[in-house]
Amino acid sequence: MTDEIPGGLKDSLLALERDASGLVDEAADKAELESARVALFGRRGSITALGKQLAGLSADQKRAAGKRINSLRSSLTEQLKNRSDSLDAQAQARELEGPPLDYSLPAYAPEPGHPHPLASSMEEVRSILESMGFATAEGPQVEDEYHNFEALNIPADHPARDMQDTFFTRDGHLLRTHTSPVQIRIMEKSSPPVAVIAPGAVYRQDDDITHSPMFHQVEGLLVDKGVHFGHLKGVLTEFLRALFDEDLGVRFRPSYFPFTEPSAEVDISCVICSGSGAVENSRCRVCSGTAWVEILGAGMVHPAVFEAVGYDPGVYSGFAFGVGIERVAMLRFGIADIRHFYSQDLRFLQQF
Ligand code: FA5
Repeated sequence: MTDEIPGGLKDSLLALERDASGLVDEAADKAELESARVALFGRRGSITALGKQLAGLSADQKRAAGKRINSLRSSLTEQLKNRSDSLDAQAQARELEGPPLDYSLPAYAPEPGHPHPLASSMEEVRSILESMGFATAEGPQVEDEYHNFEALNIPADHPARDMQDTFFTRDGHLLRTHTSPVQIRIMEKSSPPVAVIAPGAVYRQDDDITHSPMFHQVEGLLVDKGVHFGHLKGVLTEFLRALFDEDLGVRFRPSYFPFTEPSAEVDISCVICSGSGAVENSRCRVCSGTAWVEILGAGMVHPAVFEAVGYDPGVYSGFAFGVGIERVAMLRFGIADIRHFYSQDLRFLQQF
């Protein structure tokens, strides 16, 4: 049968049968072995080239030459595998013969971690409010429009929605823009009296040095018979003084939220310039020289909100507030740029 293989092809076959094994066995390491494999089986390799010479041969010649090429291919494949195994074994043996591990070298001590400044601020806010009698509740971050807006007296065409743009899904869900929808969820499933806080992440289309697209709020809600604005002022002043400083100045400015009436923005005297408006004779950057910084929004729960959850506004009254945790942390630690909290930069985080 061999005799049927034409001379040129037969010579190439004989040469490869003679030389290819040497190429594999002489490979001194994995890189040389890989070069040998490519030289034989690669796109331009010798075995591949032999296969291409089969075209144009008669059927008998093809059968005879194909058989020889196949057997050469399988014996070389096996040889490649054996050589690879023996190179691995040699490498392992060399490693075992080398110097032993030095167990007396000092270990890498793990650096002690600590809570993130946002986590510690959140914890501080929570523990103060819990110590004042509020229970903690949670609500979903993926909300429906009803709880995030409508039940809070913000109908579909209300301009207040513009200030709280967020991601919407096609089926009417959204990433909540504030923690206020948790007020609705709590009142829907419980009767007064209610005293709860709801901490968590919220989302808006905001992005600058004091506004982040994802940030954290803690909502507060207190409902009972006879609750009035004096209670709101007392609780929030007490809370802010426990959080920052017992002599802290606190002021309530008239404001507007669709879900509270009356509403207030609450300012504290700037903790960076101690309420003076200046740091080392220049204008304080945090309060822009005004001596006050806004810390939260609050107000008396709007009767329309009570109606949405089935509470009788003629019998019950209550107050609610929402505090931004990033803002609290920036003031507690004197941080000028909100983006530091999310940069994961150890030079920043190790300062706390
Ligand atoms: C609200 O979100 C209201 N739901 C608060 C509220 C609750 C009012 C209950 C009345 C009753 P406002 O949009 O002002 O209000 O946000 C409240 C606080 O969240 C702000 O004072 C600020 O500290 C913080 N905040 C708002 N937007 C951002 C943002 N993009 N990045 C970081 N903090 C923010």
